[in-house]
Amino acid sequence: MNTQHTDLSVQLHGEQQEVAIVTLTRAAKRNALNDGLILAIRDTFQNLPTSVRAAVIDGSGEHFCAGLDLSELSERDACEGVFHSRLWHTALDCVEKGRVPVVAALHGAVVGGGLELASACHIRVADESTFYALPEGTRGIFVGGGGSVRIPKLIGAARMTDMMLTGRVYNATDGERIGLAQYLVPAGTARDKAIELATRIATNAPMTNYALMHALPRIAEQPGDHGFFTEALISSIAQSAPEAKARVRAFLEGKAAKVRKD
Ligand code: 1HE
Repeated sequence: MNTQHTDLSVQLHGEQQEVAIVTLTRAAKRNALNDGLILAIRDTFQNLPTSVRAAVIDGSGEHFCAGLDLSELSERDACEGVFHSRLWHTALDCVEKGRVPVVAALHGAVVGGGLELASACHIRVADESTFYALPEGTRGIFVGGGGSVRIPKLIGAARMTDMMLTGRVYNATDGERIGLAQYLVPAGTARDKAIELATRIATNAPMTNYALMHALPRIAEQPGDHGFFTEALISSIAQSAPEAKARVRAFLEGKAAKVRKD
């Protein structure tokens, strides 16, 4: 497997270099994810510089990502296929369960493994050119990058089943309506919006961000009684941080922003 990061670029953004912008740069192949690129995603999110407190992932060219590099598929037997799928799981887990929240900036095709990658992110911003599909069903294969776990949590198993059985393609507006993205923005502006959100996220207390990434998804899957207990533990840990106390004090002293209507 190729471990060179030739198809991925990482830029640091912000006064303290607090936002990492991770860009798939394989536009000639519509950012199709070959093994080298999957390993690069894993390595990048495992080794983000310590200054980084939030990240953005986007794709160069006309599309976010065309999914699995289909030219590599034909060479695998069943056993290699299992290992390959597990490699994707590891890599996308590094995105979802890493140290910092990740905002996906989507445009053009977000298909197959591209949608699996987007669904491993914590927030999805889609521009009007975005379209979503799971062509695995019509290609005679199945999702293998964690899609069957993550995508039903966004849109429900019934909609995912429909996408895979019928090859249904959702446009940007309908994608936002059903929950594939949380933000819908004009064409060409998803990256800017994602950077704006990541810059804001980077100002949160790190423990709050960590709790949202690591405690909330687990609590959501726990029986209610266990969830309440875990919530009590994590909220008391977050509250006890000196930074949390300072932020609450700042509000009480009229020095912190109020909540305002947009
Ligand atoms: C690719 C891939 C790819 C493009 N693997 N090479 N994903 C799919 O089934 C989607 C397949 N791709 C497409 O439907 C279209 O390419 C797009 C809608 C994404 C873009 O269309 P377009 O007209 O802009 O580009 P294109 O002309 O189709 O492709 C440009 C080049 O990228 C071309 O190569 P070239 O050498 O002829 O220039 C394409 O072959 C190449 N290309 N997509 C390999 N996916 C962990 S399991 C996940 C399972 C899946 O993700 S299955 C779904 C795979």
